[in-house]
Amino acid sequence: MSEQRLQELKKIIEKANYHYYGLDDPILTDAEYDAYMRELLAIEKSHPEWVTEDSPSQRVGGVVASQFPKIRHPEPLLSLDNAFQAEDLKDFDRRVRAIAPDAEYVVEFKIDGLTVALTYENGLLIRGATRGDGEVGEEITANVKTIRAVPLRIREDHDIFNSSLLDVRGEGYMPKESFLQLNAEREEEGLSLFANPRNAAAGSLRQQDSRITAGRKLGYFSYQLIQAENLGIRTQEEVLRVLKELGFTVNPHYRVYKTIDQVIEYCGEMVEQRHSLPYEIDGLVIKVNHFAHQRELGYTAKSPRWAIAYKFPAEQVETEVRDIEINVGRTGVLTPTAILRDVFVAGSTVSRATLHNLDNIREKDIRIGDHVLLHKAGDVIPEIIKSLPEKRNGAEKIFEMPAQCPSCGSPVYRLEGEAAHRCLNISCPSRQREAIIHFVSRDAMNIEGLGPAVINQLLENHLIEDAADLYFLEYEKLLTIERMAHKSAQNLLQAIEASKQRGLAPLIFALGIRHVGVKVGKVLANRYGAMEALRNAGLEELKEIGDIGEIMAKSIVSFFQDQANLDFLDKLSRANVKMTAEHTVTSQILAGKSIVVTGTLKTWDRREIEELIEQLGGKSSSSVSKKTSFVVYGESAGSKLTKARELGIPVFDEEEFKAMLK
Ligand code: 0OW
Repeated sequence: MSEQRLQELKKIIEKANYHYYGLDDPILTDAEYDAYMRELLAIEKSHPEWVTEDSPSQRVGGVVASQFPKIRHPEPLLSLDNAFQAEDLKDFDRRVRAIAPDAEYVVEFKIDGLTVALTYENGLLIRGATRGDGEVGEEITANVKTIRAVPLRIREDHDIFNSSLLDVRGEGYMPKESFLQLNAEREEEGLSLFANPRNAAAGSLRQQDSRITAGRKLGYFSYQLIQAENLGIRTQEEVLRVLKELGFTVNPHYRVYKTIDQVIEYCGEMVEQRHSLPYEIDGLVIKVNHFAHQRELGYTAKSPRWAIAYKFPAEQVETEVRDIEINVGRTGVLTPTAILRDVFVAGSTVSRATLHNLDNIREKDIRIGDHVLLHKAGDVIPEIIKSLPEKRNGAEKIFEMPAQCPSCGSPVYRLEGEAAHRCLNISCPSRQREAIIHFVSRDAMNIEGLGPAVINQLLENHLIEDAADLYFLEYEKLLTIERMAHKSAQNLLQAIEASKQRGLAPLIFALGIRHVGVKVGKVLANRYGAMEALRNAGLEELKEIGDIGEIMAKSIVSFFQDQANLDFLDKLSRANVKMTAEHTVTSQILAGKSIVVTGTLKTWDRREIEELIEQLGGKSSSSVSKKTSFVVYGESAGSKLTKARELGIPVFDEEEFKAMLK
């Protein structure tokens, strides 16, 4: 725990960030990165006086802004004129060449995020701001620091380094994968969904609580250096190269072209290729490369004459609604899905689109047989924009929600104030099946080879009733289902066996407790360390945990009060499915403590409390001595409590001990 070790760790972690984000060439695995980060956080926790502005620990967030101060940009942030087709680009080129006949162009991806302006003083990031109206933006420094692609300190080995103030501009964005995961979590927690990655990025960067921003996995591509000319830089191409040398992430797909025809060809290529990118772009930005030419061309009132944005055509296609199917999810929600005439849109063939709920169907007046306009929300989620009534022939059918659940026949309810229709029968076959599909899914127990088709077969052949039965499957029985050859049966059993070690966080998520998503599963695993402890968590206690509100706390408590769920957990426990957390810093809260328990406790039996102490890093002993850190006592505690008091050893009753585990 030395200051010198802390400096070493800062260099290791920032170098890893630069390689991961600047060069797209990671030099540490996530596990190594996290281990170094934990070590750094532990040193800074015991030596707060050693914490510096540019420490990676400043990235985990924790500042809660009431609202964002306004900040005037040193130079206005410009907007761009738009071009929608080749002819517009030729017009742009004619205007440019009338002033600068031998201009050349830099073509950059137009990242579909939001502009973030960064200010560095003597190499240190001192401010991050949104675009605002171009003149005055909002100061969001704490949130910007959580973006690992934004350097907290510019690389010191660059001669530009000592210039006192540097202003960099770029685009903050949310990768498609993070967008999908965020929406899946929000759906799980009953929150509204973001329409696209840009809105999600904007929402994340304008979060009051920067810890939430930190969890959103945002990226950043820089493209402008305000003081470039004063630093002897002559072209936009050089700006991009210097930004990268300084440690900024620069989008690597930029091109330098001499003619507008080359630019037009590149734009054409990217119309299709963009769908394979891990982030969204809504076009390309074409800039005259030489600053001398940019100066000659100058500006209109709001945008440069030396740059233009080529916008991709909106990907809207027409198709037909062949039918509307109902899927009964594991929480019983009936989700209507439109079965479409196959259509190619935004990089893939689409044959279905969720209709979310009846309100949405009514709002857009979508009928079975309708012609509809379809696009991909956020370039990823097929969504019907509207129906085309003018194309109706009168044969279209109005959709009605069924009165009985299509899977089990139970009555369908629409609860007060809810948009969703539900089947409330917990043994509904469709709910059972969806619960198993969820249990084995990637972010849950992640059992390879157990797709919906195999799960259906296992259910139809009565080899399982619920997910816990998977752990009691026998090889011979597996062979009885069709297309299950010897090898795949063996692989499947191995995958099921391996899933026992996933740990507490994924298991909590796998249980499918309503409103509890991946993130809250991790929070609960960290907080309680073992399923036993979570099972006994009280409502008030749960509500005190960040991220957990009243509804979620009630959902968790009622889950563990349901005997069917407790039986399910027992089955998992008998199968030796691991129910403790991966040891992380917070769950080692009893590290190094030697604890004696005496008397009878209400919450745990002796075996459980000793197991819990072990999991939280402590050691339980049966006799009180000078080495004892403290004693936990319950009803009718005897001589050990007396001896502890005589030796002046701290003693805690059950409630005090629980409070210690917070
Ligand atoms: N979104 C982008 C992007 C880019 C600025 C600087 C001079 C004129 C516009 O990826 N690669 N390059 C620029 O250059 N701007 C971009 O985004 C801007 C922010 C606001 C309007 C454009 O989206």
